[in-house]
Amino acid sequence: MKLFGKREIVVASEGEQMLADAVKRIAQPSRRAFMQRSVSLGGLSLLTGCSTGDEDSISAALSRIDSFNDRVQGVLFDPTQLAPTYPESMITRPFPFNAYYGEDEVREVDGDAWRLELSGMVAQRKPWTLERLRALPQQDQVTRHICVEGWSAIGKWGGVSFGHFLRHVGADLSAKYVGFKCADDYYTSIDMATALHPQTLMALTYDGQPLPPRYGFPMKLRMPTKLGYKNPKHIQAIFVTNTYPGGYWENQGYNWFGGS
Ligand SMILES: Nc1nc2c(c(=O)[nH]1)N[C@H]1C(S)=C(S)[C@@H](COP(=O)(O)O)O[C@H]1N2
Ligand SMILES: [Mo]
Repeated sequence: MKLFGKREIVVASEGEQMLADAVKRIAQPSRRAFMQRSVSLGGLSLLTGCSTGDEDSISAALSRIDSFNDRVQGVLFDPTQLAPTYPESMITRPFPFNAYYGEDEVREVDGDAWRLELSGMVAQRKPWTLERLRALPQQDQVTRHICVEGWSAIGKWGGVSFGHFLRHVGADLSAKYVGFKCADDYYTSIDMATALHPQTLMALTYDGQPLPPRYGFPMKLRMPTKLGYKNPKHIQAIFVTNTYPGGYWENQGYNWFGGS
């Protein structure tokens, strides 16, 4: 027997383990709370129509719920609604570091040799130098970064509006996805509506200084409308596509839309 929220749900121990594993796959805290409150193994089988004796079918059903959830979040996303901004006095110091490895393994990218590669549904694919990115109009934001691991912090990022950049290079704005490949082999992807959101920034600076290596030098994508894992650091390549590109954490069960 196990306590899920305030309700007691009795499940066989093997089933309980399976359910616990399945629920773990749902990373978004609000949805996880919902699933834990409302789902028992029996309920899950009613909801999904699959036999609960089969872990794969539970996983598949949860994936279907997860991709349904992506579509709902996509529809609910308001491209004009701005995330909160904060006074500089509220910046979290020191700002936390996070990656799928420790801080002693941070990638050192050579800014002079670095070229931002563009591919997919983009008219002008000439690679970008850091110098050329710095010559585009720059803007600042003081916003809150929220990580699913249970912390959040306010920081200040500066750089180029991603919507401005995408229009500048002739990206097909009717495409579904924008994907990112990073110098540390991390990868992620976002929906076009979020790519074009006015606060989505190709960040070149942190707190008024060139982005330090730990925060993603030479360039990261900063989106106050998305959870931390959707904000790729050390970006090496950007591609525009209609084929679902997934992501490093997303492919391990974190929700793809990842709104915050
Ligand atoms: N290239 C790359 N980008 C990444 C990650 C990573 O491991 N590699 N981790 C993500 C996660 S989970 C978080 S919370 C933020 C942390 O960013 P910060 O170090 O600026 O706090 O980066 C995101 N982007
Ligand atoms: Mo994170």
